Parts: sequence; C-alpha cells; structure tokens
Amino acid sequence: MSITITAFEKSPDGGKGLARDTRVRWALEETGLPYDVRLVSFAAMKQPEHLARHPFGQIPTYEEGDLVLFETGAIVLRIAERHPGLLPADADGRARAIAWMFAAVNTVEPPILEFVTARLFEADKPWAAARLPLVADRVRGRLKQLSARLGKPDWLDDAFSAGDLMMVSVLLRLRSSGLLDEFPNLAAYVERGEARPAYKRAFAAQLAINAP
Ligand code: GTB
Repeated sequence: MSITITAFEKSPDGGKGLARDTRVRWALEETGLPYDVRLVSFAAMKQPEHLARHPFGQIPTYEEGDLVLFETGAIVLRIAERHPGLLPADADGRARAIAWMFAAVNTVEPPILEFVTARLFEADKPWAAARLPLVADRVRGRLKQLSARLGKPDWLDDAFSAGDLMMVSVLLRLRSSGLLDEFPNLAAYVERGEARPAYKRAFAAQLAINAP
C-alpha cells in the first residue's frame, strides 16, 4: 500500500527540520517504508481539498489506501504498530513506549510551544519581557523532570522507540534557545536521536525541499 504525506511547500524554518512532517518522515525511515510527499502552500492548506484530509488545515497528513490521518502522534503510532522497529515486542514495553509518545505531545510539547511562541512571535508585545522568563521557567521545570527520569541511559525505556522519536522531535524545537544545554543528558539524548541514520535521511529529505 503506497503512503503519501503532506508537507509545507516551503517551510518557514528554511530547512531546519522543525516542521512536523520531519517526525513522520523519521518514523517512515526507521521502518524502511517508501513514501511520497505532496507539498502544500499555506493557502492550499485552508482549501476544501486539504481540509478534507486535515480538519484544522495543517500539515502533516498521512494517506495509506483509504486511510487518511492527521496528528503526528496518531500517524507515528500507526506506522509503529504495523511495522517493526519502533515499538517493543512485549505488550508492557509497547504500552510504556506509547505513554512516552503521549508524554511528548501532551506534557512536554505544550510548554515548549508556549515558549517558542513568546520568543519568536510575541517578542514585540509590550508584555513580552515580563512573560518570557515565566514561560522559559515552565519549560525548565519539565526539562528538569525529564532529565531526572532519563538519567544516564541512551533512551527513555530500554531500546529506542517511537516514544524517543516523538520526545527528541519535540525537544529539538528548543535547540536555538540554549535551554536544552542547561540539561547535558537531554542535549546528548537529542544528539543521539539526530545521529540515527533514519533521522539523517528524514532531515535531508525535508532540507532538499526547504533549503533557502
Ligand atoms: N498537533 C498537530 C500535529 O502534531 O500534527 C500540529 C500540526 C501543526 O502544528 N502543523 C503546523 C501547520 O500546519 C506545521 S508544524 N501550521 C500551519 C497552520 O496552522 O496554518 C509547526 C511548525 C511550523 C513552522 C516551524 N518553523 O518554521 O520553525 C516549526 C513548526
């Protein structure tokens, strides 16, 4: 069954790999699945054809035969459940990996998004200087907890899983802020993710489209 995902026609990040199609590409590369990419402009994302795939007019989406999915957590889970390489074989290990996927998008990503929004998109607001330290501290709080839990091991729960793929993808958004470097084990964790051949292939594929 052929797979098609959608991605920005031109990502605003100019190829830093921060748009969310990268995590889906990464999952597909980890499992060795071939895929096609349909590039969409910001205007096209809000048109009925794309809204039929994604109710919120966003990327990425995932098409596999009659199945159309949105939300990266759901997409990566679909890939991970059907193809070896991203979830442990034992049921309890799978459940824990899925818990880390939810933790990434539900617990760690929200304060990071708040921080990124405050830093990059609200910097000209009169209240920006007062708000930024507050949201930065919320991120630090989460990173401190995650750092304590990860400790020294390479991955969150034994072998690399879809939980790590999602967590590393979420943390990557912090790189340019320097916040990640306050937690050396998390910075090293993210580097381990980026060093995986599958991540490198995913990154190169999006860069080929988005490089300025
Ligand atoms: N919860 C959804 C998911 O996980 O799939 C969120 C999807 C989402 O936010 N998609 C963004 C989008 O389509 C692209 S990734 N935005 C357009 C819109 O809402 O109109 C977010 C993103 C965009 C740009 C950068 N960047 O330039 O650095 C980074 C991340």
